[in-house]
Amino acid sequence: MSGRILPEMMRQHLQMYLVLGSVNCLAEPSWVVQEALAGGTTMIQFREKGHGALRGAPMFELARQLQDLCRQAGVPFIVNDDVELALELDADGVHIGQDDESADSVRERLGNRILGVSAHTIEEARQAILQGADYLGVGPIYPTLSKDDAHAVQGTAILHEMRKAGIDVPIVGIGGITVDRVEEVARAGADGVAVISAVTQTEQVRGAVEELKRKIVFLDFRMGYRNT
Ligand code: TZP
Ligand code: MG
Repeated sequence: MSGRILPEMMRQHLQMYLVLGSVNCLAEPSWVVQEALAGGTTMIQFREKGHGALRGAPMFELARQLQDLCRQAGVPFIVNDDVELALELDADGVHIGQDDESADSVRERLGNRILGVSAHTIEEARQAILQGADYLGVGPIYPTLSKDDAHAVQGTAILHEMRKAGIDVPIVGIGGITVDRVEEVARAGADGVAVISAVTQTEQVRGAVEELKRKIVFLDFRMGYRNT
């Protein structure tokens, strides 16, 4: 790879971003990922967290298995928080929160790999961009049951505010997003949606991904915030 990912490419990867770990899945995580890829998911984040999460060798094996599936499909595989794991796997990138290692130090270790940073305020967003984020994860937009330590619900107002403040980097909305909420998130300025339960807590994984993605592609996110 020569240089950092271009924003337009990043926006496309963010359209239908599946975040998951073994704890989230009703079915086998590898089956969920295969079905999600078949449905057209545009990026996957391995987030092995919460009660009952795998550690050590089983965690590593699962990560590698999911990464292989993503590679075969040509879809970027992102690791949540764990820079060592990402480097060991030669993953496509890392997503970090505000409580993790600082974005500039992660950027230094990652080279040109994708770096995503969670931002809850305009200040955090600006800081993340200065420190080398390729995209921002913004939320929780709606109430979520998938993250124990989630911040307060922000609504779509935060997306409008960030765009109004001139923050033009690729942004994905996260937290409680379902197919019925995609339009609101898109119109508020997100380039895509990141979901856990909408895809992992159904038996129709492929159908759920197809439906979310169809909506996103149809809405053309960037038009959304330019027109509001
Ligand atoms: N960060 C903010 S909300 C959230 C994360 C990881 C959980 C999103 O899960 P769901 O099930 O799509 O609400
Ligand atoms: Mg984190």
